[in-house]
Amino acid sequence: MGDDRTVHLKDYAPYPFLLHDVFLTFELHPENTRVESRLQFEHSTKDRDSIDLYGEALELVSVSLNGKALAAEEGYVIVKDSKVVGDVLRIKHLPPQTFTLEIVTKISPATNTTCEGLYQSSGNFCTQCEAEGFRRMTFFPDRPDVMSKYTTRIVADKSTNPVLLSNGNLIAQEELGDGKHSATWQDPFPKPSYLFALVAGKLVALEDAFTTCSGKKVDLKIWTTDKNKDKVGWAMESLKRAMKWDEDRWGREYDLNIFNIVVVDDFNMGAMENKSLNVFNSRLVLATPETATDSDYIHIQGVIGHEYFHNWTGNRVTCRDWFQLSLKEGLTVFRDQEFTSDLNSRLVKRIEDVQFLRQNQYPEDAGAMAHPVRPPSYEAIDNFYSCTVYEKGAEIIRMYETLLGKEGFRKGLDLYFERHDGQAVTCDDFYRAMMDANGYDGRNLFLWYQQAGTPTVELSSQYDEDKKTLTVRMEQQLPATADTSEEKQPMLIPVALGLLDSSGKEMALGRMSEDGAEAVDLGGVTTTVIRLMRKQQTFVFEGIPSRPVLSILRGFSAPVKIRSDRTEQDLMLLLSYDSDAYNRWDSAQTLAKEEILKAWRAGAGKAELRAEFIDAFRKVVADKNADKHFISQVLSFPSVSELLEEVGSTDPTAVFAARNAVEKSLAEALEREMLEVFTSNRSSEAYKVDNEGIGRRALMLTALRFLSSLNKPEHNERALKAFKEANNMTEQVGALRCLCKNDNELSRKALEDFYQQWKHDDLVLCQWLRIQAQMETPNNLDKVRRLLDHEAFDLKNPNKIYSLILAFSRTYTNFHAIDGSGYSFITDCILKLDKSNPQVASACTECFTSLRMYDDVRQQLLTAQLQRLAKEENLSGNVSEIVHKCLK
Ligand code: 0A1
Ligand code: ZN
Repeated sequence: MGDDRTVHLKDYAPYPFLLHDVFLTFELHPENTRVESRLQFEHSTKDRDSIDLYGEALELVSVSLNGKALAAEEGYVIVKDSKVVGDVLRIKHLPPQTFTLEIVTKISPATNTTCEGLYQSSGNFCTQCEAEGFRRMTFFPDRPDVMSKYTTRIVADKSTNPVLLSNGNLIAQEELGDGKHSATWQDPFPKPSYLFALVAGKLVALEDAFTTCSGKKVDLKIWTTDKNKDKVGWAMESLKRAMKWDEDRWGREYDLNIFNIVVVDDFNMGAMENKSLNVFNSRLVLATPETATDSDYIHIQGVIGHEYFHNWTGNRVTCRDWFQLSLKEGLTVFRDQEFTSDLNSRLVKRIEDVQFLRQNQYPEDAGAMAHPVRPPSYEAIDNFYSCTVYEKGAEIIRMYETLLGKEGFRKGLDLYFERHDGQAVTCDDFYRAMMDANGYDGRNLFLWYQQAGTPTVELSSQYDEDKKTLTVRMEQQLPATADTSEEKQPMLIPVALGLLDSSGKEMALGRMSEDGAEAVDLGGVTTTVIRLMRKQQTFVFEGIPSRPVLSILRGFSAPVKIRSDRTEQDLMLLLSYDSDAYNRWDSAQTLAKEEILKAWRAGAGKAELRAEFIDAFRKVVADKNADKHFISQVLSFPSVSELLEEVGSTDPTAVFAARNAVEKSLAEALEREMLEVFTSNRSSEAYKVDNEGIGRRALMLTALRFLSSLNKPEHNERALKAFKEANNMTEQVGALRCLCKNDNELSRKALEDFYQQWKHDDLVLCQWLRIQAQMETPNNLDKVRRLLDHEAFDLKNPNKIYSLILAFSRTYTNFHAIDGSGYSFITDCILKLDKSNPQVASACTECFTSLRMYDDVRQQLLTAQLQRLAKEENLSGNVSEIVHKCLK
């Protein structure tokens, strides 16, 4: 390995200059775009006579200082700095006070395949600057603590680029000779370069307006290519609801008179919050009942909200450096979770979020790329747009709210905006605002930002019949993680606790004392938040009339694992009666986990289920009063990755098989009930995105999934019928997924019909690719290989790559095939992708990071492929960071 690319938080130093104003001129041309930038600087310390600007993949045309052209070597040099991505342009002999730099560069958007900087998608120009894409257009102090006012002039051919957009307000337009025109945009709010955006091309807009709480009219436009203009209605509705919700819930008003969203097909991530010019991956905007599923609809609403909410949490108050990424992302995910909860079903959303965290973030914490929510170092910042920074970061924010209460949290957030509007700040600043606004001592809460790993809380309880006291003992364990060998400190963990009596009724908590401290009167409440902050603590509750069952971690009050001494009967009681939906669901998860692990230990192809287990689930399935969506969540078992964490280093395909076996045995035992649920929840009503419809479809498809696991002709026919009769994509693709549990005539024919019906729609084709990539039938790799050459696939389109290649890397039977074919296939793909799009390549490399979870043979096979990658010359920084951390 060459130079050490690792960047450390402890090395942060403020930028020694202020950049007040930025004037940019883009003369757009597919292969030959000219970028002229005029930068007005001021020294903020007096000791510098040179300035460093960053650039990547640029052709430098000229540099001038205060109007005088500089000569290479004499006036400037290009140098390398191992900590900086790209090149450093060092300009020498600076005058002492203010100075103006003018830099001209040339770039080629048409051949830029990275989807970073300025590139083309479907023939239109667009930009992606977060985190370090701006430097792909011009040399610049491309770091988030440099905030400036931008004026952007775009010059382009009018026939191919009738629409020209950038941040802020349109201040001038000109017709030029030679069929060219120009538009000049000015953004009055100082911002870092990562929030810059430019879009040009043939686009049409759906227009609407929103009047803010102070009576300001905001013009809203969602721009797409002509063929998609009828698919943006839901996104527009979502935007207006997000704007209203941010005012109502947090008192945050929009600050300009214009808000644009642009839809592009080629985009590495979901969407981007550029100031007043959000750019979205088309899969997170376009929706009609025929082409988008329920989960797409809810996801679109949430991400439209997310990007909009960034205007305050991210743009008005931004990050000082990229180590603070969770400052904006954790907080904004928390905000979008709350938005979705307020608009739809809060209980369903909370369970979905916990499921997502356990399935994706817990493995990250346990794997080779483990990092704290605020990492102390990184090699490639792109690799830290992670579930840890986003989702675990959101859980930290939720813990503030749990500890401070809703009102206290709001006070803290108000103070944060009051103090830091217009600044680039840190997670410590957020913490201080929260504490100061509440006079609260949250010692050890901040450690959540600094320590990786999922804590386990071990909890045991003792009931004293004579004294009527309940003693609860808790101990926190912080696991070792791959990022550090340092000893970990106990953290502040809010554990929300409730008690049920033997008939399932809530009990009042009475008085509580802690390790001999004076008792506090809980005033008859039924849930209390215990602050666990030492390694071990004991809490005593007085006046408890009978032996209670403990409902622990209500609402998932902290991102931890719980080990408790509760019995199976206790869990069944909780599943039936707990007033806390999360705990009902979680009890079922624990019961299912035990049953799957039992089947795994037995190693048989068929799981022998205990009668109590079957009865517990029968009750759930038959419950006519429960929320249907909730029932379907109770019926989805813990993921294989969660199960693997329980048992460690083992054959993942065996765990997967055990999980399937339990599903199948349960389907056998409850076939009649599942059939009843399936039949009674079929409906030909017009599609509507509401809780009732979403719940009905989810439950109907869950029942069909169980029935399909039996692979009986009559159930396969049922799935086929549901597939054919579907009047919406949720049911069509849901039924197709069930059919494709088995590789047979029916599923092959259905896949072909689906393709013929949807071959004109790239987003629906992503579903088609994904279903096939994820088939767990033997030798499916051959099919995936063939699909790489199919006209539906496109190796340049991130969505297609994720749907086929990344989706395959998340399967069991074929990715983990014992002959190593799945691993070497993914490696071939990574090597190819890394040359065109390193971000997408590194996303596909993530499947290696859990290698220590698997058995020795698979660890060896994976290691061999990692070594193959490590040997490759010119591997991108993104992929190389993951490879080397896996091999460590
Ligand atoms: N800030 C965006 C996520 C994002 C990050 C990086 C990107 O390109 C490399 C694109 C988008 C968000 O949180 O939505
Ligand atoms: Zn975000």
